[in-house]
Amino acid sequence: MERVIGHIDLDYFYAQVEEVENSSLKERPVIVCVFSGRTEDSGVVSTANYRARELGVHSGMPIVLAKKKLDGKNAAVIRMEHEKYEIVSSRIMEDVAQKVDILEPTGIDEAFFDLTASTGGDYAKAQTTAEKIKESILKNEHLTCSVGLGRSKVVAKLGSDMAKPGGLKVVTPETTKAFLNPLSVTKLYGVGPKTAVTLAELGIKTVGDLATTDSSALDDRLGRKFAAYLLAAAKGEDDDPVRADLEPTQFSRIVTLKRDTREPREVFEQMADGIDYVHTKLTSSGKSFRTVTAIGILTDLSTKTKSKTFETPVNNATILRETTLGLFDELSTVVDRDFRRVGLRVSGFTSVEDQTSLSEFLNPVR
Ligand code: DCP
Ligand code: CA
Ligand code: CA
Repeated sequence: MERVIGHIDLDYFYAQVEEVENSSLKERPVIVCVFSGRTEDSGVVSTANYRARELGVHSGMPIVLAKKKLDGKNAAVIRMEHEKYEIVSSRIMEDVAQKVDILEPTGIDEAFFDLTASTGGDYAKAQTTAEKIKESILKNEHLTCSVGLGRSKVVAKLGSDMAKPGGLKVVTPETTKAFLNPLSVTKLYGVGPKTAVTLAELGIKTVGDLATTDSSALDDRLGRKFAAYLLAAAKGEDDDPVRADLEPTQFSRIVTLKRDTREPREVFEQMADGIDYVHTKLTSSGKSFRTVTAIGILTDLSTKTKSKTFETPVNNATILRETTLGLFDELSTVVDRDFRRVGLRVSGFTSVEDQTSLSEFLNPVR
């Protein structure tokens, strides 16, 4: 049976999240920036919306240069809030995971997925699933994404790249060759500037050129393993499987409050189910955590967080509750408005053996 692999990538992710939060931004060039703090504008652009990209701004560009390009264009310069994008990302990943056979997140805004078993290799069925995933993300998060479907990871990823922004590219097994052959080899995952030069020296410019090259010609220049991968990729035959993320690095839960408040007790009470959920996830996966993070999304939709890290790993519902309450107590004193949504995250996992007992926690040895 033919494999059905998908790749999903959210469009101009951080900037799009900012647009969702403040729809007036959609009309303007937007850059999301990491300020290093050395001087007022030192730092780089994390990403830009398409209006800003049309004016020549891109990820990694110094903020100073981006501002020059956007001068007089009514651009919005926004400070990156990683936490905020993480929260949106986790919600989307959870949603997509329910709609596919296997999900392998590969970054904050992208993942591979496998639909072979559920579709029986039928690409029309897979297309319907991909459309449902896109609709669901649009409906729930108001975000657009790009999706590629194909017989291998390389083909799926090339498909989502080509579908940007907002599209769906289905490359069936029958159309794989015609899809791949005209592409530049530089589009293939793993082909950087150096490899591209080597390939060019061998007269290889397109993926089609590569696919018809004798492997012995590549082995010497690129090493046998890499050459074998490149040849397989060029034919759409790279066979790396989609691997489920078996080792979660965090569990989190966010809830919307019944009414906006910053009163720690009230917040805590409404978080009780969320805390139980997180604790159940910990117990069932045999994980202990070192870090607890309280997350508050305020009425202006900005995100504030507070974390506590233990020296030794813990896995205990009482500790989790006490710590969460303490963190919201602290958080409520530093915010200037009420919370609309609140959440918690546990991270810094180890397996359950070497955890701190409750008594050690309550009577710490200093
Ligand atoms: N990112 C970053 N610094 C970079 C590249 C990316 O901080 N040099 C962050 C911001 C992006 C996010 O990672 O929003 C996802 O990266 P992508 O490469 O997928 O780029 P975008 O999602 O921004 O744009 P595209 O629509 O081209 O996917
Ligand atoms: Ca993206
Ligand atoms: Ca990406």
